[in-house]
Amino acid sequence: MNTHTIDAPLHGGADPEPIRFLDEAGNYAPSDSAAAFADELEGVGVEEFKLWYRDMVTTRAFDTECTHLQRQGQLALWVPSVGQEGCQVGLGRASEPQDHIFPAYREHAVAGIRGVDFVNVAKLFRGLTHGGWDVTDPANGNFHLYTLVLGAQAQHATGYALGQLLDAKREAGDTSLDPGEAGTATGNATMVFYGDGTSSQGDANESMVFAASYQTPEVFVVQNNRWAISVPVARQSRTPLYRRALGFGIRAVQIDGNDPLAAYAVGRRFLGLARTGQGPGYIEALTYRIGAHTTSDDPTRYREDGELESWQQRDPIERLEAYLRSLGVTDDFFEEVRVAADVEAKRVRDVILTLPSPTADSMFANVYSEPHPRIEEQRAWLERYEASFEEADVQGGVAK
Ligand SMILES: Cc1ncc(C[n+]2csc(CCOP(=O)(O)OP(=O)(O)O)c2C)c(N)n1
Ligand SMILES: [Mg+2]
Repeated sequence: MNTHTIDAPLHGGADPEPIRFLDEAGNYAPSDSAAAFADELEGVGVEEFKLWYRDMVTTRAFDTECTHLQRQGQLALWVPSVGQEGCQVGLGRASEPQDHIFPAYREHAVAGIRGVDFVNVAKLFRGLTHGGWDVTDPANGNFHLYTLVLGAQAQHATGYALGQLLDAKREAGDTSLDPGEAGTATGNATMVFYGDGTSSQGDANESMVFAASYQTPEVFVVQNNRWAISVPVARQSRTPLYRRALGFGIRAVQIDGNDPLAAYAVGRRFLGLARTGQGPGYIEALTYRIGAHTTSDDPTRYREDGELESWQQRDPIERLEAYLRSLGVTDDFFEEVRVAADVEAKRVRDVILTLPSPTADSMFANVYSEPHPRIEEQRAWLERYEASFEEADVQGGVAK
């Protein structure tokens, strides 16, 4: 039961303009499609926009630092988010503390907003941790682990959202496991992020079947950054991606993903509907991956320069800066943010280089929640194997 209908054609017909409040030059110029979401921005003003600007600039400084660290051999790999900060910040700021977030691997801005220390993100790419951060620690804001298996997080999120729904039903005295009809307010929601390429994965589509059937309190966010490594989005889908969700019976819209105001307003609305028992939503954020897919990729081999340049002109940071300047914010603010972002990036660099490697047996620690004989067997084997080198060294007369 979708009580909130989006006026978009299900079959054929024109697509409404992507929802945006700021035009590409940073002028406040809402699209017609934005009108239905404008009330979500009531009471949101220059202080919030300054905060979002800081989020974006800090994330980009951290991101750029990590690319440098990878080039210097200090990280094994880095996954840049440059260009995608607009939708990430709007959606991250639209979430409430009790919500749960299931990211892919490029959602650095959302991680920071939810409270994850950027050191822990960098740690993952330095190979110092098998996961990254402790999701059960409230300081990490219910921000779940990065998922490199495309689409797996959509299943995790839908399962989690189903749990949120069942918990709320049980609290209301309904102990059946059947999620039943929509309408149970959960008070919390789940938001899952994935990319345009991932939208073709079975896991992502199966998740939408369950989300629609059980009306999970969930928001799917697809960052359509135009590319899945070297495969363009036009190869993934013959229809705009948001229409796929409509086909599953999930309310869906397309937003300008480089406008944080649009992401915030639509994110607030959809998360609000999800928390109040009105079912899932799907947001296709049109954005662009300015950098390489990862530091192992060379996009000049498959992308035209003109395309990159046209998106560089739509940079979400420059767009919000122009808007802030039109609201009277002056140079000293932008300079202070830039300096503070560089300080944060340097802090991450300094800390990451001092952290110890994990012990080899840490790889067995979190396979199961309880001791398991096969794992113990493997741990014992590794211990014997490592000890065999010490014996060999002694026999060979090598001093250790
Ligand atoms: C199940 C699975 N298949 C293939 C890959 C290899 N792979 C890693 S990222 C990627 C492209 C993903 O594109 P998209 O979903 O658009 O996300 P983006 O990287 O653009 O943010 C592929 C094919 C993988 N990690 N997992
Ligand atoms: Mg992509």
